Amino acid sequence: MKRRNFLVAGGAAFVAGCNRIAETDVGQSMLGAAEGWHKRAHRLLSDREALAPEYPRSAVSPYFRGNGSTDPQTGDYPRHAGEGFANWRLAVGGLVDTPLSLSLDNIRRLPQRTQVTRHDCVEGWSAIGEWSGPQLSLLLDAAGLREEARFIVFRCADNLNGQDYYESVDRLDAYHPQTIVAHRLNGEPLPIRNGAPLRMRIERQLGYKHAKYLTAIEAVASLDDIGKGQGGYWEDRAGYQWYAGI
Ligand SMILES: Nc1nc2c(c(=O)[nH]1)N[C@H]1C(S)=C(S)[C@@H](COP(=O)(O)O)O[C@H]1N2
Ligand SMILES: [Mo]
Repeated sequence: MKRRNFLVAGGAAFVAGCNRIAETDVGQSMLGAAEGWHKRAHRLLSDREALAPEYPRSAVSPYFRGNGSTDPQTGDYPRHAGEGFANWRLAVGGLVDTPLSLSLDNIRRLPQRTQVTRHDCVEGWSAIGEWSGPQLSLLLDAAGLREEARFIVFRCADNLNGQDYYESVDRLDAYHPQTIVAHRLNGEPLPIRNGAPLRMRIERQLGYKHAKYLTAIEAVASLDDIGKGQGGYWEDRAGYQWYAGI
């Protein structure tokens, strides 16, 4: 990834400069502090890249409850549901070279990842489910994500309390191997309750980041002009953390 190359290259130049500074006492203590900083930065980065725990299929919860919207009645959603989602499209756009409009068939034909993970909701419940779908990175690479794109926004079909649900992540989470566009739960097409026909899985973060009823993926340079500017429905509405790491 570009970001990692940048950090490694920056680190090498930094260390070369420090070898000269280290010859003085002041330089020694500066170097000590900088080394500590460097280690912490490295640890933070590798924490972000670590995988969320995965469980055996036998650990799957008998019932994966729904939360927030569980049966959207706004816009085109009821019509799509009535058609069995045969005409659903997922747009991939914004700061990309080639905007895409994907059918569910397109998505099912991509290489798939299946993962059994635990979902944690801030409201105090958890459930384990088996999710399948292509990695988001495949879609972003197919569309040609541009350098200036810093965030990926997920648009949803449901409208809750007068606001369209949406969410967003940075490039690191967008390219995380467990970040998938899921279309199956426990070996079946997603139930409406859990986000049919497509929902995000952002496994290193809390439940509200996992956008359901996904209609579009949009690459942007800033979140300021999206929704009320805080990066997500709950972030805008109730001040939830934008980065909800677990
Ligand atoms: N579009 C949309 N996505 C959403 C929500 C929602 O209301 N609408 N609720 C969020 C919250 S708070 C949680 S905990 C999970 C719940 O996923 P589930 O319904 O599959 O349990 O979806 C998240 N994604
Ligand atoms: Mo949640």
